[in-house]
Amino acid sequence: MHSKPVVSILMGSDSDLEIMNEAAKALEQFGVSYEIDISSAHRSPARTSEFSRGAAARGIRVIIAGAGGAAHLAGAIAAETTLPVIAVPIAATTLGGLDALLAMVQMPAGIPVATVAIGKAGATNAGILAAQILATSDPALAAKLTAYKEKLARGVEEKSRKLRESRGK
Ligand code: RP5
Repeated sequence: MHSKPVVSILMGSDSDLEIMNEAAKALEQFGVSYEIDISSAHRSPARTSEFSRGAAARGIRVIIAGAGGAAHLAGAIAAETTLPVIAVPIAATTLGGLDALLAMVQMPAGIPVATVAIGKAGATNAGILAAQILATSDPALAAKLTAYKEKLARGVEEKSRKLRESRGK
């Protein structure tokens, strides 16, 4: 993406990249410019704080944060910005992502974080949700999202038709 990023995808470690790439793919699908980087709430708290405090001034409008384990990245970011923060829980430990999900979703009143599903589906939805947030003030982007939903519906119709045909009905 060459234009100035409006969405920032941040993750706790490079081991999260395979999952977080799904958020990037979703944004690319809708032509939303983004940046992608690594920062850790625990291993690099000063870097995370600097990112959070400076994001809005750099033109970022939505933040997507992915992390696994004791996943405090999204909450730590949300504590220092009023930008909307979407959290993606990642299965990085023997607890399969439930640890990250609970850490992200159980934010105290006053510091909201929008948490999506564990793993790739969640990362995809984080990208789509970020696009939907931006689309509230961007009719062209809203039209792309409408077309996407229509395509999903057509996909179901097609599957239904194939199933009924295979059963001779
Ligand atoms: C979290 O710990 C990261 O978000 C990652 O999901 C997990 C494991 O990190 P690495 O040990 O692979 O760097 O902070």
